[in-house]
Amino acid sequence: MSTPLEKWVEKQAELTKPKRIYWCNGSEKEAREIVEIGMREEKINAEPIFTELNQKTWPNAYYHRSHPTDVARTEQLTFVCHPDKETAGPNNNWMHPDEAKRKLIKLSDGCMKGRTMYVLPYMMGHPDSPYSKACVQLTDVSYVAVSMRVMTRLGSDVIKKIGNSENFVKGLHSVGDFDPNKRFIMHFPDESFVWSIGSGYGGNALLGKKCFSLRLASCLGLKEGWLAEHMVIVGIEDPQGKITYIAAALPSACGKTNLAMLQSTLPGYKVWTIGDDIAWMNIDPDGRLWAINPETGYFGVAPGTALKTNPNMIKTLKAGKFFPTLFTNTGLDLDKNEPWWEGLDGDMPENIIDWQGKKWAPETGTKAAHPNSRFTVSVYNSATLSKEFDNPKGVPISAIIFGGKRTQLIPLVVESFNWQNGVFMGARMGSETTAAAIGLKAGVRRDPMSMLPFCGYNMGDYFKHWLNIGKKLKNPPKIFSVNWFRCDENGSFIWPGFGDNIRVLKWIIDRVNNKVKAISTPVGLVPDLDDMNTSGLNIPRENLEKLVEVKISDWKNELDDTEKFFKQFGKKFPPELENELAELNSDANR
Ligand code: SAT
Ligand code: MN
Repeated sequence: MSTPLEKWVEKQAELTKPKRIYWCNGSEKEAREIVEIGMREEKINAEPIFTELNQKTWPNAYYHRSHPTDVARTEQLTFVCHPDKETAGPNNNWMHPDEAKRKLIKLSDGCMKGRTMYVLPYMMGHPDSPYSKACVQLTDVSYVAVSMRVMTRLGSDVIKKIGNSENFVKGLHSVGDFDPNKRFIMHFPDESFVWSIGSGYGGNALLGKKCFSLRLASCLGLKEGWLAEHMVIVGIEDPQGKITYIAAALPSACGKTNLAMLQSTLPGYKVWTIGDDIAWMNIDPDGRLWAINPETGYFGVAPGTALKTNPNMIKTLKAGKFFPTLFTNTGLDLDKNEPWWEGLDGDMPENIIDWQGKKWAPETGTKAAHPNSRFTVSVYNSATLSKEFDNPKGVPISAIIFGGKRTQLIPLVVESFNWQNGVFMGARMGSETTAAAIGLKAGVRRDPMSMLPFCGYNMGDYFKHWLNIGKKLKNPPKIFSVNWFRCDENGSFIWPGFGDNIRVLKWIIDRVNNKVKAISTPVGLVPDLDDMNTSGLNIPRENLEKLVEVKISDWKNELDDTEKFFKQFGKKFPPELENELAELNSDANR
């Protein structure tokens, strides 16, 4: 008798028609075998899936180039298929599940012909955690198969765990023929199912990541009373050895991965990494919020990663303990057979090819590494990994941070007055998109809690859910906003950022532990500069003051823009947050 899992795999194989089915056990030996297959047999654009990199300088590292039309997540081709549009909300592309399936069945018929179907049983979260979920993804490309070994807890134990149950998260992935016109990433929350075709890239293809752990999981969280968030989790150790755990949401290009492994410039302070992208947060019986990182790997942007910006990540990438480490769409130093990207330390190599394999030099006027080129590396390779990483219960969260890149207006750090005010802070978050290339004034993209592309249901309901979670917490974390990017009148960043961000984190944990007072403004509580450790910073006092300045009369445009954004959620938008906005508006117009 076959199990529901075996039956499901059979059924998908009937449709996609692979030449063989390869059940993965998750071992290192197997991963080496699959990388070999990717080097010798499988091809994209007539090129092998992997090439081996210099094993002396980058142990266990391999290089991968994706199809040139397939270098990032494609939000316009991503759909959430609830039975009705209202549940998906204005923040999602929506298609009726029946229509979506008709489309996908047509596109998937025979899509794995001549290819191998890898069956990947994996856990999101520690297998002993009450919060973890058993999942199975099918894919027809070796790159995805070994990436999932790095990013998740992959192994045959999961098959035993699923046993005869129908209750596992399903993912069906095929690269198809990479045609962007036949590319879809479709989510079926009612069936815990993701169906993705036409893309081999990151969040489109590693279905345990954004597709399951955020879009589907956010729907589960709404139903079951927990939060699936796009957040870093870190422990901050003070000179006395006390560790305070925080979770932080930052949109892309705001230094999220750097924060996850921050190298402190304050003596005696250390940052321990739990996660760099996703947090699942549950309320324990004592009314505290606990977080786990469901992943086991980092899928980070390569350009800009260097000893100066993120020394711990460079060390992690060179560690080579857990097999393999992958580089996708970076440039390549042909003399040394090493990955290369803009911002990497050392002299510029003489003999570089770019991410499309073309001869490259600075005069070419392009970038050698695609700006969204990535590394994939196991958390177990990182020296900053928290000793609580594998704790099935996770870590207790004392502070939640919302951030964004704002050159004006938003202070370096603000503490909310209370949970509701903090939810309002997260909901009105925005980040500046760089439009410098086309000479336009940079614009602000609203991105509540950094979840706009990842909330699998109506964001009006999401805000309500956040408010409800607050009501259930006896001991709620304090909520803060941060902004490392405020500029002076010459347009230069005032705050040095990177390792010096520990100074802001120190103030945050001092507030959590009731060690310092704060100054009240209409938008929240800001530091008294005497309570912030700024020694050795070489920033004039008046500039430091500018960092925490709030002139509410300057906020009118900001509040108008926020109101416009909120309005799209109509009746779903919680009145509590409308009141918060009305209060700020009346302050601004006083
Ligand atoms: O491609 S991923 O979604 O995994 C990374 C990202 O775009 O944030
Ligand atoms: Mn992310």
